[in-house]
Amino acid sequence: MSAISPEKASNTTQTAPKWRTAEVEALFALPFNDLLYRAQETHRKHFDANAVQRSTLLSIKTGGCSEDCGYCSQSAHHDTGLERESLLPLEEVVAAAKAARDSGATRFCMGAAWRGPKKQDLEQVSKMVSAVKGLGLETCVTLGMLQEGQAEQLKEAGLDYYNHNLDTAPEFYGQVISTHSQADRFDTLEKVRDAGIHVCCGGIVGMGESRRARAALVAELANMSPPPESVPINHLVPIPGTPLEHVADLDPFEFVRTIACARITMPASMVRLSAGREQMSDELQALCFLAGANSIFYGDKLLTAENPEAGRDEVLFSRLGLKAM
Ligand code: SAM
Ligand code: DTB
Ligand code: SF4
Repeated sequence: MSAISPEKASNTTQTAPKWRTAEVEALFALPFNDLLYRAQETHRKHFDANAVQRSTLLSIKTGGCSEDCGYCSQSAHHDTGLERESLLPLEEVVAAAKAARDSGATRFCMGAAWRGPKKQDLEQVSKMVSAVKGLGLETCVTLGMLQEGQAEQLKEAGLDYYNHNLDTAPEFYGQVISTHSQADRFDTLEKVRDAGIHVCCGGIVGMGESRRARAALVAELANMSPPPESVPINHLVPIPGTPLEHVADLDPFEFVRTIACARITMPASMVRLSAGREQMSDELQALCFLAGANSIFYGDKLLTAENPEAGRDEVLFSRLGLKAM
């Protein structure tokens, strides 16, 4: 069994966590140029600094989710006006994956608004994973909490990554989500790791959390043993009708700092500049790449929210001399 939660890691091995929150806070507090310099140094040791992976998202089951995540358009607890859709047919998913591949994505991530998948759901999703993998794309799914044996079933279908975020610091979690806990999240992450699937785990910033909470989230991610291979850093997309609709804006440099801290503390992980790009200037996104982000979501939609059109990203890549990974 892998020891994925920091508590379990320290219980079983008695070793100190790799990163204390205060140490990550000290990184956050560096002068901006010094922080970005350190992030670039780290980034260049592990990656081609001018290559960025393009990943396309598809919502395979939309809305009506039993969970009450305060940021989410898909929770049945909030009145967001989102139209619910049942699980998409296989052909529709394959067609979307082909289109994503043809427009230059190398990774395809399928998301479902479930607390967790039922047996029949997982059979369908497994077929989708195998078909998408067969197109030569890297596969990722995010389906909520997994039961015993479900991760193995996904591994068998050819799944490369399972996305399941810690989302925010433990001290802030209860203010945003009440229907499940971070301990539940660790339980699923451990199942994913034990099945030999790569872990994709990150969070959201800009939900009104403190800098200390951002540092605690980064430390928690970096202290997983091993750290997630893939770390999506989402900027809150404020959704009308959710409790976080009117949250105060985050200083954009604070978002860049979060990316830099993730890069420094998880040097070999893919750090993904995820939700929120539609609201960002090209200059802000360039700073995120400089801070060590090396993946974006590509295509005009995230799961339900807007994302920049592919054409805007093509122009941005060309202006920055970035190449696709
Ligand atoms: N239901 C599954 C779950 O919660 O793990 C999978 C889908 S859920 C939409 C995937 C992730 O999207 C969440 O963990 C959260 O980090 C991110 N997310 C959802 N709504 C968001 C929003 N409005 N702004 C930014 N990120 C968001
Ligand atoms: C992740 O961390 N971000 C992606 C992916 N994992 C599934 C999802 C972002 C969702 C943004 C809000 C929406 O589209 O509804
Ligand atoms: Fe459901 Fe995931 Fe949205 Fe939470 S984030 S309400 S679990 S779809």
